[in-house]
Amino acid sequence: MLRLAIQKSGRLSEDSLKLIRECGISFITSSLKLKTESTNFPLEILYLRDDDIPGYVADGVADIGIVGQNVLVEEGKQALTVEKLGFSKCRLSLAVPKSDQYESVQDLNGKNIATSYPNLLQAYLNEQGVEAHIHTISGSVEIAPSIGLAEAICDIVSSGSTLISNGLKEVERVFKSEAVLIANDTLSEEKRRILDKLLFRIQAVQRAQK
Ligand code: PRT
Ligand code: ZN
Repeated sequence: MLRLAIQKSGRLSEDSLKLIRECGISFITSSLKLKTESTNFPLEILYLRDDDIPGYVADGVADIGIVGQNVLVEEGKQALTVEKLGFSKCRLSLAVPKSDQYESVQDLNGKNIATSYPNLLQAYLNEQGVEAHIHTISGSVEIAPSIGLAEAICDIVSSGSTLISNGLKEVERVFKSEAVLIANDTLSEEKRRILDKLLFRIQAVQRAQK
C-alpha cells in the first residue's frame, strides 16, 4: 500500500482529489477524516497542511505527496519532485505601493520586505545583487506596507486582484509555481511498482487533457 499526502483543505485539495479520481482510483472522503483507503487501488490518502507535506514525504511518513513548488523549494526539498501536475499555477512576486516610483529591483536596496517565503526571496535578491531586510510573517502579507511594517512585499499572486485591492503593484516575478507530485527517495520495490502504475495513469490523464 502506497501512502499519498494531499492538502486537507485549501487551493490544492480539490484538484488533487480530482486527479486521483480521474486515474480511476475510488475512495470515500469525509471532511472529518484524516485518512482514507482506496477501494480499488493500493493507495491510502492522508490529509495534511500543505507546509507539512514535503517534510512528511522526506521522512517517509508518507511515500508520495502533492504540493506547490513554492512550498517545496522554500523548504529546500525540490529533489523529491517526480512529475509536474499542471494545476494550482501561480507566481511569487514582489510588489510595492501603487503610487511608488519604481524603476528596477535595485530600488529595493536597504528596504524592508515582508514575505512568507524568506528563502526563495533571499535567493532571488542574491542573484540580483540586492541587499534588503526580509521580515518573515506567516500570513496577511499584503497589508504589511499599509501598516508600516515594510516598504515592499513578496507574495503569491494568481489573478493579481488581491494586490490591486490592497493598493499594490506587481514589480518583479521571483518564482513560477505549479502543483507537483513528490516521492520519498528510498521507496521499497513494491511501493515503487505502485508509484509507477499511478504515474502511468497520471500521464494518461494529462495526455487526454491536451
Ligand atoms: O492550510 P494550509 O497550510 O494547508 O494552506 P495554505 O493557506 O498555506 O495554502 P493555500 O490553500 O492558500 O494554497 C496552497 C497552494 O496553492 C500554494 O502553496 C500555491 O502553490 C497555490 N496557489 C495558487 C496559491 C494561489 N494560487 C493564490 N492565489 N496560493 C495562495 N494564493 C493566495 C495568495 O497568498 C494571495 O493571498 O491568494 C492571494 C492572491 O490571489 P489573487 O488571485 O488575488 O492574485
Ligand atoms: Zn500552508
